[in-house]
Amino acid sequence: MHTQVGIIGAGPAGLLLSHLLHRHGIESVVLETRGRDQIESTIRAGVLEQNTTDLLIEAGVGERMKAEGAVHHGFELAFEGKRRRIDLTALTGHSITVYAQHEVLKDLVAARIAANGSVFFNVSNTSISGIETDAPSIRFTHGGVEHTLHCDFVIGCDGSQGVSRASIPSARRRDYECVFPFGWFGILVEAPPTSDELIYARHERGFALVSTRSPSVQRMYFQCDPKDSTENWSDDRIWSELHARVDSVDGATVTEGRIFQKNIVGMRSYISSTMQHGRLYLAGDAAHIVPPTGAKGLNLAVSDIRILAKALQAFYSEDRTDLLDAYTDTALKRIWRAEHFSYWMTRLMHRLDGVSAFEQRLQVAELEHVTTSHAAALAMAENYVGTSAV
Ligand code: RFL
Ligand code: PHB
Repeated sequence: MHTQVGIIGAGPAGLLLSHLLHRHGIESVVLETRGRDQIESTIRAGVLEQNTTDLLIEAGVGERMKAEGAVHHGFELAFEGKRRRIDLTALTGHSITVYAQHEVLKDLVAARIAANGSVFFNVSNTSISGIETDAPSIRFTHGGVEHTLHCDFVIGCDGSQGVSRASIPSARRRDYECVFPFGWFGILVEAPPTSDELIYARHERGFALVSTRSPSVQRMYFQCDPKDSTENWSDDRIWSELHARVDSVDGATVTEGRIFQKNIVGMRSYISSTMQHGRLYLAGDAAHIVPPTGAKGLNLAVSDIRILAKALQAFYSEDRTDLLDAYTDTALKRIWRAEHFSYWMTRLMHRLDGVSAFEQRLQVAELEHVTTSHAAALAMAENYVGTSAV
């Protein structure tokens, strides 16, 4: 089997790259360990920056998002029993769109299939060789048969647990990591929205986030021990925790409903500052992880792909290698900005065990500052909507 670009992973990064390359007449094959049903139903991100929605629309895969996604012009910060609004659009001229990641994936899979794109689901034993040559290859098993995909480039879009990153010799890699001692307990709820906009709450009991998916399905999270189990949390216990953390003194309260999914995720920041080696390039979560507080992970994956698709296009149409050579340096500028913002917002909003009462009061002082100073609010808003990126 031969193709121009072999892509490992059918997450947002891999599928979007395959789609963009196709639009420029470049062939690719996508290999994915999970089934199509699985990738189209796994609940993850919800917030898309305007950079992301603009690219999806430009690439012809934004129709359903435009019809069904909800455009938000601000969000609320809840602390000390009150709620204060960050007016994203007044501050930056930009907005965000709440449209679930698995809906983006459905749109991308449909576009690849409509174009007769080659996507292999349920593959196993993926391994990469020859990345230091001009003819790398990917071996994989599909339907019980072993295959070798020969290609010009291998792109690792296989997320944080994939095989691609480990194919870069460790002597050439430099990794940076910070693991947070807390996680997020996430629920999906059948209920009308609590508020028109997202609410990020800082409370002595811990962080909470009220997000949405549709007029009848809400997404909520609260800070928890990453080693806790969903079995320890009855619906009543969840609601009393969310009320304690989010309800405000003016009587605004979290809307309850039937909880139909519960899960716990850990939180960490991670960067592999080598995103390319020979003919292997990493993109998205395969190269970097952010804690979800700043809603940046999917948007960063899309921004890597924007850079990489352009670089591959310059290679195939103009025989240029300069953009490919510069990929890591170009992408890392935005990645470090988003890493800093996500880390900052995580430490601003979460209960930090072991810090002094003085430092806990500093969190409140900083929240007062970002909700009263135009300059501080603008800095937060620019980062959140993604316009501070280079
Ligand atoms: P993905 O989505 O993990 O896709 C990688 C794919 O590769 C497959 N794979 C393999 N395939 C073949 N061979 C192998 N050896 C393979 N190993 C793995 C996997 O099955 C998978 O399908 O990575 P990608 O494309 O880089 O996309 C990254 C995003 O998924 C991620 O950053 C976001 O979900 C993060 N995130 C958020 N990002 C936002 O921009 N806005 C948000 O509001 C937001 N909220 C979130 C989030 C992540 C969360 N979790 C679950 C940590 C909320 C949460 C709770
Ligand atoms: C979500 O809706 O899943 C969501 C929203 C905002 C975040 C993270 C996740 O910061």
